[in-house]
Amino acid sequence: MTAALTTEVSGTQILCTITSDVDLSDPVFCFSLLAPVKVLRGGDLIRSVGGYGEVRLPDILAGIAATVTVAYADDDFRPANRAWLPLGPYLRHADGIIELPAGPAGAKPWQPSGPITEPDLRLVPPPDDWRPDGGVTRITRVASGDAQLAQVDRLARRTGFAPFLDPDGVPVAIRRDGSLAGSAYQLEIANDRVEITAADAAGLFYAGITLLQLIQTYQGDLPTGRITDAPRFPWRGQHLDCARHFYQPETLLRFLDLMALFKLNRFHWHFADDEAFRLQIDALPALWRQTQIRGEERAIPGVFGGGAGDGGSYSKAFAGDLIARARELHIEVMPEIEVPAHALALNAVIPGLRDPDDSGDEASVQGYAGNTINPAMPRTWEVLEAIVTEVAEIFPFEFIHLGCDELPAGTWAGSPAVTDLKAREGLQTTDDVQGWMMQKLARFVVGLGKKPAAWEEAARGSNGALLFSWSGQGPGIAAAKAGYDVVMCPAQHVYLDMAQSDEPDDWGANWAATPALSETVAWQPVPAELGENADRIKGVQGAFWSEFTTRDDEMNDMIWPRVLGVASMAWSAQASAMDSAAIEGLAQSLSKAGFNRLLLSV
Ligand code: TNX
Repeated sequence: MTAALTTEVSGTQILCTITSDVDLSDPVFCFSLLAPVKVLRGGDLIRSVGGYGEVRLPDILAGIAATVTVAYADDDFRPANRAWLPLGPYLRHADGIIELPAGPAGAKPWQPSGPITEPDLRLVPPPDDWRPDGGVTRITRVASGDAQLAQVDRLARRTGFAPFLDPDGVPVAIRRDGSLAGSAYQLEIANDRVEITAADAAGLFYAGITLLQLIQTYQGDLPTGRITDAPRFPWRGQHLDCARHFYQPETLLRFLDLMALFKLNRFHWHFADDEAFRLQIDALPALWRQTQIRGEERAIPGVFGGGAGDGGSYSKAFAGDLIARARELHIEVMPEIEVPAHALALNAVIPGLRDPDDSGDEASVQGYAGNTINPAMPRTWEVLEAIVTEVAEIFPFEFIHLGCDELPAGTWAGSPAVTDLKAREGLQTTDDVQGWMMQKLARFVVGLGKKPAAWEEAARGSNGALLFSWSGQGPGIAAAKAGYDVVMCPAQHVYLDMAQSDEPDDWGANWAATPALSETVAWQPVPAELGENADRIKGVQGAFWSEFTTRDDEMNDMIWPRVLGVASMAWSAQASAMDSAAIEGLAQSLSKAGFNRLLLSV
């Protein structure tokens, strides 16, 4: 018994043609778009949850095509590319479920889009200073007993590059120099000899990473000379949304390896959102057990490619393994708990987090009703404190991210309990209430010996959090001037879930931009207008949101090669000056050396 779906786009309309090799009675076409659906012809919308829709169709006869025309409910949205077509489609019918194999998913592999220049040095991120002396030396492996170089060797073996260490390799002399900054290093490549100077373990590790990359990109014939290098920012992050799509634990370990190869050092682990809460919390077993699989008859239906049933959750044991691996790679893992919005999954399985008398009907950007929790409910605080306490025990890193993005306008305006809270606490607006809530939660985090972090919207209150400027750089600039520390992650440049072009055959979101590789370096992390607040900018971070990821390996061609831009901006002050031919030249030399395959399973 098989069924098939084909789609054709005409303007805003998506014509879906469904065929089956058997008769199907009472068929319901279930699928997700990126935002709420409407039906124009051929069926009736009987259920809608965010972008997920169920459309009742007339009975289907074997071999006879059924057609239904759908569109985005919001007329401003039109299918921009293949990612905007039905995700996770299946048919429910009188006798069960049939999956409808979806069209080809994922972006096309990257190709240089214009002229490329051969870089001064085939190394990403580019170093502070490179003084070639004109020579070339043969190095394929090095000999060293150093523990940091041993970590680089493990990384090289795991990622499928040749072994890095070998007792018969070129000897590495290591010098410690306490006058160098943390993470800084010097690397001298001479005939038959390598010398590394660093003040700390991170500096030695990064020198080893540089050497490993050069061995690969020059295929063993390295230019001789001296590299002097140090990171521009202490925060060099990459985020991954593991809530909208469950990535296999093995994939996350590979993700850390990829980060380390480009000297990124903060993994922002987004495991909770509207669609799932994927971390084991012992105090709340229903939370991760009942939201981990979404789809048919689950707490959350097949939103965003969930199909009839897909997902998983991360155990504490795995979180421990991830943190341990990250530590070897000089990466810290920052967990994110998403409140007060993006909390549909919490509400789906934990009663008492909303005011039962709330008359509001506000919906989130993704089209969800009821995706916020209410700070005037006592149960809200019991649950949040339980989650934060366990998260603080699991993660050694000092920062806990509390979310705080995209609260729907008018949230709590219809809640009598919040009206009382406002009167008690002297609060006027929805923003004031969110500000009060984030301040209280931030204090709880500080009480556990941790520091709060949050998305840019948390600047509308007073909480001392490290803020992530995502909708652009303006909110980060304003927050820095108001005394917040800021990490820049402007969607227009470093949201790697954005499509890379406007082509209909591409794949990805487009609400911020469609940044090609060159755009990932065409910006200034520390804009001049910051003036004396420049040192509030602690770093740069890329994000990868997973609304339309249906299989782990689909992220590969979204992330590659644009992660090179993220890493370059985070490490190197010279990156903003790179032109398109220069960054494309670097991407080309790394792709040729096999770095483009890093995230694909071996
Ligand atoms: C905005 S960025 C969101 C996410 C979406 C993303 C898609 C941010 C803090 N919130 O919930 O996944 O856009 O690009």
